[in-house]
Amino acid sequence: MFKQIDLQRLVKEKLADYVFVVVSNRQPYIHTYVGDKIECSVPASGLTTALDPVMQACGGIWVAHGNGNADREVVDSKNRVSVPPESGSYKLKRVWLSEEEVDRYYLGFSNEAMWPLCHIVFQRPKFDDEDWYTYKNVNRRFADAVLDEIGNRKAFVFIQDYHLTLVSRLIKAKNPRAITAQFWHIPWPNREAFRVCPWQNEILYGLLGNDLLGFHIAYHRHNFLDTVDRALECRIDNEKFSVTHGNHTTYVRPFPISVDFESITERSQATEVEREMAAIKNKYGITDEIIGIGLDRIDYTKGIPERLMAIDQLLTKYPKYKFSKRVVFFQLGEPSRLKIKKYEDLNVEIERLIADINGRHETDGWRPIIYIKEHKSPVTLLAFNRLAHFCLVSSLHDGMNLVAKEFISSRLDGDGVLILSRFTGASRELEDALMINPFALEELAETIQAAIEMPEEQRRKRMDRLREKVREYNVYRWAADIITAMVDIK
Ligand code: GDG
Repeated sequence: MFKQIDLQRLVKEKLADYVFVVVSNRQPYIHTYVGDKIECSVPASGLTTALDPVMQACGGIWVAHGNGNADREVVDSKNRVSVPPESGSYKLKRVWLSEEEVDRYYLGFSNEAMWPLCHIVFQRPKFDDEDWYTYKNVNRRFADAVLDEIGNRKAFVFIQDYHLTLVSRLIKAKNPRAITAQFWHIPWPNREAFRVCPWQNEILYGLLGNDLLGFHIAYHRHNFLDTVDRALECRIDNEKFSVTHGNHTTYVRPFPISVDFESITERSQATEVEREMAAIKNKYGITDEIIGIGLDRIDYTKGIPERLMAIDQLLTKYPKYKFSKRVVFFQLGEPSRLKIKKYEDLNVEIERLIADINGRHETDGWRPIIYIKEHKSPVTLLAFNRLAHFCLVSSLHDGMNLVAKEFISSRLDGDGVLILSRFTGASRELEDALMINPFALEELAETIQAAIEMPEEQRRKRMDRLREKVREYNVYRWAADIITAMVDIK
């Protein structure tokens, strides 16, 4: 197994004379006022979950949008603060954006155009010229923040995701010694889907400014190369998986992202997690019920209504789960992007569905679905993971899905069943999960039934193999593979 210390060694050996910079829209730590005190917390995001342990190992600078209401209070004159608060292992440099910039660059272009464009969930993308114009300007602001730190020094800049497609070229125009890699955390759709974007060519050209471009799985890489092939005059090498455009070559590789398996396994054994498990059982009157969990940012790609409808179908078809062998399904989730109408509607739909399903099935004090619609601490999430008989990941489309890997990592007891959508990147690796098509409700309900009834021996065999996979390909391995690929290119 590849450890944090191995990654540290690799970075020291290979990148010693480089400044290491990560750039993303989302910041790994947010400072907010709670009363008149400032608190530092970790936002709900797969990207920051994965990259924070890597940065703690590598040190360096993370450039991101400062969106907390107390963020400005804690930074130095160069807008930097040391994080995590306990160890100060690396610097977080904050970029400030106006409300209008956030509306147009983040909510508008990134999340109403790019997000639905790349996730095939039949949500029409919205293309707005003003949003695109602001997106371009904000990408320049991020590039300037990076340049402010690296000057003309040698640097390895690791850019994240679909918010920052233009950053690489902007950095290189001023500092040609910078090496850039970009990781695409969401799916890349087929070329017919992507070509409807009016700014397709600018986006592709921007991404090809990178030396290395990473996707979670080979299928997304295939879609990307196919899109580029149709859209731009360039040379694609299908053996090396590279694109040469002008006189610059970009290598395109799959790197399945992961989690800090060891740390999650260890933290999930803590007494505070055990105390929290007891507190949850006590609060919700849980004794011998079968517990299911769903844990997501509230997003229309995650298939939350679909899983609730499947629970409904399960209870209708198998009434014993209401009477003799009761099931309680906890849906945990932090609402996100609420200023976008589709997200507001989704929140209303989920509330309505839960009220309806509970109303139809509840009996003497028992309710089948408990909805906890707020940000929870990592300790509480671990406690739910450990209490669960099954974890239900029903994304309609998902780049990877770290919730699935976190569930597996937390189960040192070797028990628990993962039900996993075939349309997640994670399904390519986690073959011992029970696979579902979240659009097929009956199949989904039957699979929940199979998870509940699965004999213990089979559950343990599957969980053992799942744990082995995540242990082997953990987040340090992911980062090390990217860094090694960069060093080879260099
Ligand atoms: C994107 C891609 C890809 C959730 N609620 C709370 C909370 N979370 C944490 C989970 C997990 C993370 O948020 C969600 O990660 P996912 O991977 O499931 O999803 P996205 O945020 O959509 O991430 C995805 C990922 O990037 C990485 O490349 O896997 O496909 O869409 O870590 O535990 N964390 C806390 N409180 C909550 O209430 N603390």
